[in-house]
Amino acid sequence: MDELTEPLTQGNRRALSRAITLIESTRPDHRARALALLAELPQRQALRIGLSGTPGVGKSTFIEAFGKMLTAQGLKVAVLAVDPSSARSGGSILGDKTRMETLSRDPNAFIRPSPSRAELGGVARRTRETVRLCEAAGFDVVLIETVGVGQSETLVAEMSDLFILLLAPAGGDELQGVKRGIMEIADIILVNKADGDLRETAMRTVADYAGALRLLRKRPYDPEGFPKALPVSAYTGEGLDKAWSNMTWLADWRREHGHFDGRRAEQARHWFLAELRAGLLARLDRPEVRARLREMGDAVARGESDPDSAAAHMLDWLGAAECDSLTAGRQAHERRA
Ligand SMILES: Nc1nc2c(ncn2[C@@H]2O[C@H](COP(=O)(O)OP(=O)(O)OP(=O)(O)O)[C@@H](O)[C@H]2O)c(=O)[nH]1
Ligand SMILES: [Mg+2]
Repeated sequence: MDELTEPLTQGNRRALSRAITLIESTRPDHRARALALLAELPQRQALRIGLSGTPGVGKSTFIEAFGKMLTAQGLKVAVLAVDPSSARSGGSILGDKTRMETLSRDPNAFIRPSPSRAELGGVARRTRETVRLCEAAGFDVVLIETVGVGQSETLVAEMSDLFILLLAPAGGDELQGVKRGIMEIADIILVNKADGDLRETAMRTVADYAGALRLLRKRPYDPEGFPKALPVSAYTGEGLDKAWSNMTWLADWRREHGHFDGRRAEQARHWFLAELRAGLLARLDRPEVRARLREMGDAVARGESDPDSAAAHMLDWLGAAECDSLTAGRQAHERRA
């Protein structure tokens, strides 16, 4: 058994941090150890909540207030971030720390920022595995935050039980700005900043989005009335309890109707294939392989070989050349089985 396994399953935070560092490492021996560790962890279930919103919508402020509300109820909350943009400055990470100051000092909360300058695929794997670590460490709720750009929302939705879209109060024409694809993966839309001067606009925005949600095709894993839009204020805390009761109600409904485990099973299948695809692509990205690819590509360009047989030959060659590097993964798989 790995020395981290026992303290980790007892909820030791240092062990959790060290385990996360281990799975973030790209060193092959670390990778082998990480896979073995993940394979021997107990299967516990937290509620995985994905949270997305554009910069400035109030994600950090919301997580601080919402997280504190949950820890006050005795729940253990982990906060992870998926942030693939290298454009993100050190300044805003510092800003996050001050915005989540109380939560980060809360013994029932654990906050782990996204590793910087990692590519999206790597961040996805790291976050997925970190979720598993947090579950094994006994967290009840895992919040996965992502800034609303590009593909990161879909990635987060695919590792969450519930997907929450945080929006700002806005006029009717800005409603169009939210991409349909994002609306389609949301379970609950929260219109933040429903306080002070913005309150009235926020209420109108909620009604606008409620209308837009009703027009979407019904998904088999939605009960009557979902997806829905609700107002919240991360500042005043208004609406946070209602947002939470809607989340737990929806999760319970899905559990009772087999959709909770069903969706997780589909997600596991999806990630298996995604990881496989990424692994196959990574095999092409090695010096000796790149050299070989160049040679073959030249031969194809000169007309000495045709594209299809060259590709088939290359696949054969890769299969023979790479067999032994798979041992780590196979061993971990067998240990689990
Ligand atoms: N009025 C009002 N302002 C809020 C509320 N929540 C956040 N804000 C303000 O909105 C601004 C952005 O808040 P953040 O929590 O940093 O937003 P964010 O989504 O984390 O932003 P990024 O980390 O840059 O993506 C700050 O000035 C907050 O004080 C709210 O409920 N009401
Ligand atoms: Mg933030």
